[in-house]
Amino acid sequence: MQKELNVLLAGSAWGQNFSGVEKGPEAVWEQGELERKVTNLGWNIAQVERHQFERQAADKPSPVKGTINDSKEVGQALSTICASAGELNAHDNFLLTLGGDHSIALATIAAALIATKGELCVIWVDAHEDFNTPETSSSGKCHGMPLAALTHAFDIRKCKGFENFPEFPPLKSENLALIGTRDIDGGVHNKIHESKAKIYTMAEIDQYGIGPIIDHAIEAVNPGGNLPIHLSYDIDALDPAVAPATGTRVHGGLTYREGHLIAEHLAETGCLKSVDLVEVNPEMPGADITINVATKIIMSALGQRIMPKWLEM
Ligand SMILES: [Mn+2]
Repeated sequence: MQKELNVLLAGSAWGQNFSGVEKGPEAVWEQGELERKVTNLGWNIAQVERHQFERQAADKPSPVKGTINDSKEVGQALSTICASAGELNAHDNFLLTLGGDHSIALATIAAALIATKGELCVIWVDAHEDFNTPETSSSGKCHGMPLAALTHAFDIRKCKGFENFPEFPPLKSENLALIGTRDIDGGVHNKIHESKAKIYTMAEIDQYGIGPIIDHAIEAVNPGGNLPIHLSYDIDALDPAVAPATGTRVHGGLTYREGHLIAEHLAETGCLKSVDLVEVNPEMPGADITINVATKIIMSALGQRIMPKWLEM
């Protein structure tokens, strides 16, 4: 049976301060030749939806405590992306979303939570926790807030610009695992540590190895193996030597192979239903190698292996 794929190109940069990341989706899709590659892998591309939100390079907001920078613009962009993800989810196909900055995951995961009535697991691969609220954030950047909004640590629908953002059931923290974390906002009272979310930092990955960590994460968030899994993959989880063209680089990240094994193991669960790949900025140095590794991680998440498992042959 042919597998059906919907693709959402979510070109928004309003969740952070650099221009260029809004061009990430087109760059990864076109330069990565994903249409040809995923078709060769046995997928039928049912629909491709494109959303492009422009911003000026000089446009640098000054944060105001308790608010989201460019709240109106980011709210409108995410409401549009969420509505689009909702329509694409309705087709029951696998949904691949290319960002854009990581705030777009607030839109895709809210749509998935609506579609699954809150019965959803999320694996968040990222150098950062992305669990700030407008109150705890010192920068005001929305791309550091999606997990706090999704778990209802604050009400995103009360923020300016989000008037049309749909109501959605909360992401339950016991269904959430973070992998690759290494840059945690210091001095901020961070509710994620009080929640049931599993946080696998780079220290645990060094200690135990990425294979056991990803298997532990899958078992922890989806013990019955019966819930759909959404993978939200921030390219900054990878070490800057592997993926340099991204806005918030942090040393000591995942290696090339560690980054792939996460996607490969998730694909093997059969529960993976949607993937975001975000924060590729094609205007930054090292764009070509970053687009290349992003493309390959997407292919791994869609089931590509180095070699078919011999047991299945
Ligand atoms: Mn992120």
